[in-house]
Amino acid sequence: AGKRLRVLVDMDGVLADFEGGFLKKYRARYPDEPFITLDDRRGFWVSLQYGQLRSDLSEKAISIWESKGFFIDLDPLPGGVEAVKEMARMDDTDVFICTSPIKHYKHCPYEKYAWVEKHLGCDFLEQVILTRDKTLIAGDLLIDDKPDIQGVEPTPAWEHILFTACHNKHLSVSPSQRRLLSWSDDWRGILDSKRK
Ligand code: DGP
Repeated sequence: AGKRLRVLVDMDGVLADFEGGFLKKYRARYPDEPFITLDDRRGFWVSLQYGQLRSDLSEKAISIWESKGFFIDLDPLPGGVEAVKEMARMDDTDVFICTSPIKHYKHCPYEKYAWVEKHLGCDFLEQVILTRDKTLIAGDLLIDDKPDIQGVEPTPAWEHILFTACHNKHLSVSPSQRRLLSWSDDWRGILDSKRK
């Protein structure tokens, strides 16, 4: 007994289906251009892999997530909203949504708040942290689909739990790196392992 547990949960690729939303809108806008199926996705940066497919496709990919309506229209990933709500109801547990907005700020930050309000309720807006540097944010756990989370703080307070996504599922990560395969996986056990 004692200390409260602080859990940081990423948004894109963990709570919101960025990859699925991207592919659907990319194919609708560029029906005659080649695309990468979710099964063939490799690497965190979508624009990088599209640029490797054909150099002009990088900017076409970027145009999708810079468009109005992209972030608010993302579907929730299965079980994520329910898991975060359950975490927030647990004793001695604080949950924050920790997400990096894109630098094209016209729509993204607004729509991220709107998404949280829509799917988690307006009380949850208190829990939103927008930052481009997650190493600065202190927490016990960071559940995030990005394999390498870096910033100015060399020794972040959190343990990074890699949330499995289409782009990272083939990655062999270090034995010390724990994964959450989906929200059906044992996230409660991971939280309990950090309680003191
Ligand atoms: P986060 O998941 O919080 O680390 O935020 C990363 C954001 O970057 C998220 O909205 C997904 C987005 N993203 C994915 N691929 C690319 C890319 O190739 N370029 C840029 N600028 N953003 C990308």
